[in-house]
Amino acid sequence: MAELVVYTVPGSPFARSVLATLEEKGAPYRLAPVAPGTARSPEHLARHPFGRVPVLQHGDFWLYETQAILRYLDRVLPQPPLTPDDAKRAARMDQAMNVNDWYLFQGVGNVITFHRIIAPQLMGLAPDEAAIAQAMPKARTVFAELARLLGGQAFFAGDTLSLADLLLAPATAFFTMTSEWAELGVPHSNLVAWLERMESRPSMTATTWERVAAMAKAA
Ligand SMILES: N[C@@H](CCC(=O)N[C@@H](CS)C(=O)NCC(=O)O)C(=O)O
Repeated sequence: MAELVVYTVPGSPFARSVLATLEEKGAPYRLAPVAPGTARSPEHLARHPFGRVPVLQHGDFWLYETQAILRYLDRVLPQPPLTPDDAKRAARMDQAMNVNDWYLFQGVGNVITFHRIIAPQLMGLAPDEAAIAQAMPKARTVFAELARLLGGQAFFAGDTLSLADLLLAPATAFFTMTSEWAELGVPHSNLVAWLERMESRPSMTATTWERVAAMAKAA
């Protein structure tokens, strides 16, 4: 099997989903660091024309878009399977993954976590409180819906881990670093318990921001 290489900046929740999936599969991989602020450099745009991370390189096969990468990894590394066989469970997995990309990230994560964490910590900017306040109604809907979809199950697609958990856990964990989590997440005890279960998995402890930063430094 050709080497699996993940291009990313440390701290990216989408990239953490890819890294955690590789960890769940027990697959060796190499982290290729993208320096913060260089995602729109000609060098990175040649890998990802929209200037984002992560990007996967598998031999001469290059792939961007996290969902595509996760599904590809689940096909080329079939054990343990991370997509349910059952059609309804698989549909719930797909649904939760799309909630992540369309509603949790767009207009919620890319506003609240950006202004609370990335802008102040990495760019030295004050948080845009008006933008955060404007994102809160949609954020409340998103976390309430995630809690409803999860219900009393251990994982989003039922009683076994799936790609949905590996996509959603890094994005949700990012929110716990914001003061808004107290209102958005904490009231949903099932979501909090699920996140605790996810964060205690070796795949998640191996891919924290600090651990990925250390991998990037050593690369
Ligand atoms: N739809 C993309 C989203 C990837 C994405 O937005 N990644 C963020 C980091 S978590 C990024 O690259 N941000 C850099 C930027 O917007 O300049 C995917 O699923 O991979």
